[in-house]
Amino acid sequence: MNSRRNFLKTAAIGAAALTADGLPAMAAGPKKGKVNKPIVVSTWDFGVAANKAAWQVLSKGGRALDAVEAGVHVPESDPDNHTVGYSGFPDRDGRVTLDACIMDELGNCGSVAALEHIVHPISVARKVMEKTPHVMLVGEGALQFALENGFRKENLLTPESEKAWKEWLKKAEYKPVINIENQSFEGKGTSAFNPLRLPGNAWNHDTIGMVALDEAGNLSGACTTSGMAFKMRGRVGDSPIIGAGLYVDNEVGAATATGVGEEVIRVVGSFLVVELMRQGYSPEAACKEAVMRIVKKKPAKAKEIQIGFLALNKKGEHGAFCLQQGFTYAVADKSTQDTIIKGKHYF
Ligand code: SD4
Repeated sequence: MNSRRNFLKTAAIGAAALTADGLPAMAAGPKKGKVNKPIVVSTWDFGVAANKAAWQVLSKGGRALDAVEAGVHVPESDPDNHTVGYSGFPDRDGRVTLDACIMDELGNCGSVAALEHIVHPISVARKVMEKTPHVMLVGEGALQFALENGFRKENLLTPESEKAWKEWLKKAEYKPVINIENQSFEGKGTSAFNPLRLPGNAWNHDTIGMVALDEAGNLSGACTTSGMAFKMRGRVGDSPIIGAGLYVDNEVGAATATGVGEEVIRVVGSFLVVELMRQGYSPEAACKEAVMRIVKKKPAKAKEIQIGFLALNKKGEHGAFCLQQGFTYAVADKSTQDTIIKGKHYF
């Protein structure tokens, strides 16, 4: 017990040193000493609508786990959102394949990757968590499990997404070695499939990562996506990978990621953010440090891609940091239902 107290004290000193480095002395959120709960934060502007659904659960004293599942259902079934769930942009073979994961306050987690035909992959991920001895199911096996558990098989490719895919196909170059998402960055592809500038102003329509702290003081998180548009068949990003796209530690905080998943996986981004918060970093400082790891590892690539981290700590303080301008996150708590915060950016 004593050594634990000492560790926390040391961690707090570490955090104070950090603030001298140009980072805010206080994390966004409540005043010192107060726990701001319940609260939900989620990635991008579309997080506002998702947070509202989550708030329905949180405001009634519900569990953060139920809140994040209900919250991300909103973009998952939104036909105008081409990067999550139904109507997500397909892979380069024209198949919509979804990745999602969920994690609760007890360290339980579930995940699905490359799942087809199911509108709400997050709920399949939750079923994996609750009904199987496993953490992750993929592809055909994930679909089989979903159907066995009462999920309906549906066509997720809408005419609009199909049109965008066919447009992309006109100039697509098949390059199995190079991640196809990067071709446009390297000037070899068409702007139509640049994941940062997809048709329909998709800049603000990306993976949803949501983390929440409930009235009981427990944290949970969810992350769900159709992945990078026109990806190679079988490609899985960070979003369904516990520790990369999402991580929750009920002692410390929770974090989630959006952007080019390959780079998030390389630094085990969300786990890193949570571990930094354990050492005393504010949510924003932790997100910044994780972004800096990516910059240090791949400085040239980092200039060309977007990655954003979003974090919430046990006190209900939140913060984010990203590579490029343009990343936003949405906050709902007792004082606000629709705040959108611009993530600070490195470049
Ligand atoms: C992925 N991180 O599949 C997800 C998708 C995303 O901007 O956030 N794209 O890599």
